[in-house]
Amino acid sequence: MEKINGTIINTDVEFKDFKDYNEKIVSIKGYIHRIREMTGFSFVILRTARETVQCVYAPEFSDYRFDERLKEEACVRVTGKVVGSFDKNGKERFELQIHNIEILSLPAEQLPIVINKKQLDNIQLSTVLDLRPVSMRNPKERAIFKIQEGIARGFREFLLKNNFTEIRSPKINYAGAEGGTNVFKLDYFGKQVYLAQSPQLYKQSLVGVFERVFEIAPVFRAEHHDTSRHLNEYTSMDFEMGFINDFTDIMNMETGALKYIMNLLKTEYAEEVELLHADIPEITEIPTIKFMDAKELLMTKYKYKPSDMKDFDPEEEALLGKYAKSEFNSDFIFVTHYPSKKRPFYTMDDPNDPEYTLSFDLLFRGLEITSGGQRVHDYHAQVEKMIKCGMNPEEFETYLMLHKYGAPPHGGLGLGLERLTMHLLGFKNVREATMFPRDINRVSP
Ligand code: AMO
Repeated sequence: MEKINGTIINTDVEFKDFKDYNEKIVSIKGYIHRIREMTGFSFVILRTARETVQCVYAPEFSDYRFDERLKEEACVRVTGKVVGSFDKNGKERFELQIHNIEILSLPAEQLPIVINKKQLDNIQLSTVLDLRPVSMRNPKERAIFKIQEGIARGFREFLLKNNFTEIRSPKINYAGAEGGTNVFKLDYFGKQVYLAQSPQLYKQSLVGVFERVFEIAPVFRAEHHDTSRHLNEYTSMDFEMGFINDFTDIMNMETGALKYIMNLLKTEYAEEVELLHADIPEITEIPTIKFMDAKELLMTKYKYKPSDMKDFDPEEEALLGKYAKSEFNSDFIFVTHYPSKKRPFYTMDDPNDPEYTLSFDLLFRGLEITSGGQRVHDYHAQVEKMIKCGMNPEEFETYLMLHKYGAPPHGGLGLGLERLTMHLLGFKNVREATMFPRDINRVSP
C-alpha cells in the first residue's frame, strides 16, 4: 500500500527564485498568458500564481519545435535556460530560453474576454462580475484580491501578536445582532431564524472567556437599496477587547492594526501595490472629532445643510475626509460620540452626556470603514437599555449571561474589508473590491 507522509515535492522552480538559477536549466508551470510572434523568435508569456514570466522561443535554443496546438490559456510546463539581463533602469530581470514546452491541458474554448492586457479595457463592471472566474485571471484584477489577502492577513497577524484569540461565531442565529430591518430571515426546520448581521453578541460573550478576541468572516445585511458602498454579504473584520480603560484603547488598537497592515502591503505586496498604483497611506496619528463638532464644522466651514442631525450622509463623510486631508494631512479621521438614538442597544452612553455614546466611526478617504465603541457591561444597565430600545431581554438570555455573570469594561469594532480595499485602491464601487459580490440584483457567480 502506498503511504503519504506529507512531503511536499517541488520539482519546478518559482520565478522569484530565478536569480539563484542564472544560466541553469529549470522548469516552471503556468498558463500561457500571451504569445507574441516576432521575426525569427516568439515571446511566450507565462502566467504563474503571482507573476508573469517572459519565455523566449527560438529554433536555435534547442531541438524543440513549437507545438501549433499551444494557445492562450493552455496549461504548460516550460523547461529552459534562465538568462539574466538589465533593463533600461539598471534593474536585473530574468527570462527563460525555451528548451521544451510540455502541454498539461488545453482549453476547450477561447476566453469570452481578453484578459491578457495590462487591465480589462472597456469592459463593463457587470460583465467583469458575470465572468469573475476568468476575468480575475487578468493580473490587475487578481492583484486586487492579493491586496485584500494582505489586509486580512495584516489584521490577523497584528491581533495575534497582541494576544487576541481568533473565534468563529455562528452565522445562523436566533436574533439579529444590530437591530433594524436589514436582517435576512431564514426558515430553520419550521422556526424563524436570522443570518448574522455581525458577530457582535458572540464576540462580546467571548470577551468573558478569552479577554481579547477577533473574527474575520462573512456577515449578511438585507440592504434593499442598490448603492456603490453596500453589499448584502460582506467580510467583517471584528475585534473585541476586555479590561479597557476607555474607548480610546480600541481606537489605538485599530490605528496600530492599520499601520501594521499598510506596512505589510508595502513590503510583502509591493508588486501588487505597483501594478495597481495603490496609494498606501502613511499613518502616524489619526485625528479625532466629536460628532456634534463635525456637524458644526460641516455647517460653518462647508456651508452644508444636514438632512439628518443624528447621522452623516455620504456627502458629509466625503467632506470630513477632505477636512482631515487638508487640516491634518491624514487619510483617516475618527468621529466620536455618536448620538445614542443612532447606536445599537449594546453601546455605552457617555456618562457625562447620555444623549451621546462612547462610540466612534473611522472614515477613510471620506468613507465610513469602521464602527466601534465601548459596550454596556453592567447587567442591570444593559437590561434597562434593551427595554428602552423596545427589546425583550428574555429573548437575549444567552447574550446576557456575559453581563449577569460578570463582564469587564470592554469594547470593540467592526471593519468592512471590502470598503477598506475599495478606498485603498481608489475604486468607485465596492463590488470592484469583492470577489463574488452579493447585492440586490446578483447572487451569481
Ligand atoms: P456596522 O453595522 O457599522 O457596525 O458595520 C461595521 C462596518 O462594516 C461595513 N459595512 C458594510 N460593508 C459593505 N456593505 C454593507 N452593507 C455594510 N454594512 C456595514 C462598514 C462598517 O463601518 N457590530 C458593529 C461593529 C462594532 O461595534 O463592533 C457593526 O457591525 O465598513
